[in-house]
Amino acid sequence: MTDQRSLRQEAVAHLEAVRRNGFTIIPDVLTPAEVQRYRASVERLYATDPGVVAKRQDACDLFHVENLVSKAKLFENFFLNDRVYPIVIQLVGEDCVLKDVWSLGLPPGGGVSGKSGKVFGSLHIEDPYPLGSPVLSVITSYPLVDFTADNGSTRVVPGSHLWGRLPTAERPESEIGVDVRAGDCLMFVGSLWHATGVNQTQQIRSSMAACFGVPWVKPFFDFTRTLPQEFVDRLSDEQRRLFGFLSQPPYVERWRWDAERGCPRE
Ligand SMILES: O=C(O)CCC(=O)C(=O)O
Repeated sequence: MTDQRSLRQEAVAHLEAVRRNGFTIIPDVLTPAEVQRYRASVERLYATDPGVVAKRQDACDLFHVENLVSKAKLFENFFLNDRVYPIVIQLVGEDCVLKDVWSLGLPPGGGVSGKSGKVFGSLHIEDPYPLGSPVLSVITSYPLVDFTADNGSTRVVPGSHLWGRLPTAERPESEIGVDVRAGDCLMFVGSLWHATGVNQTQQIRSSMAACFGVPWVKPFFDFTRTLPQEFVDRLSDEQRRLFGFLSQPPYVERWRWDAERGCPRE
């Protein structure tokens, strides 16, 4: 069997799992060396990023790095992993955009949201409406330490992406914790009921993630106005689309607008 063929078969199995359960785990997408490099960098950001510091009030608050992609060259591409991204495209469409790219650290003893305004520990969905179909968004989460019941593995309610309703404070009996190893990718659709667990260990539960969505739902973040210019200058056409340059409305009259590049004509 060729590598391409086995990759296609792997992708089909993951697609089926996501459509049925709302989530899947794609094993070993990062090498141990990559995991160590990413982990060291995100944990440095937990201590130094002004946004993380501004949002935390006490030791139990999350380390939440927003706009991770602009923090270092190291983070520019991890979400385009060639065993993950093709599955995303199948689910959300070839015109999908990045809604956000971030890192989440669950601190020892907790994992509440601090001043970020988002309650990660309660069951929630990423989409504005709880639609089972079409898929509006897909989250790809890359644990940088093993996620276990002890350190607060991600909680999900299998099949809830098809229920067409929002979670309430009541936690369904079918809720489970998903143990995922460092280097794997946990993928779930944005309509799946999910939450962070509680970290009862002494080590930060570090991860990085990207959310992809359809271009006609407002993303969480406007990358067109926040990416460093030297990165924008290097973007491929596909990256320009992913970062939303092609889905923004023209901000000059149409005769001056380059729809192919999502910017005014030279
Ligand atoms: O990292 C996790 O365990 C879940 C993260 C989450 O709830 C989210 O990204 O909305």
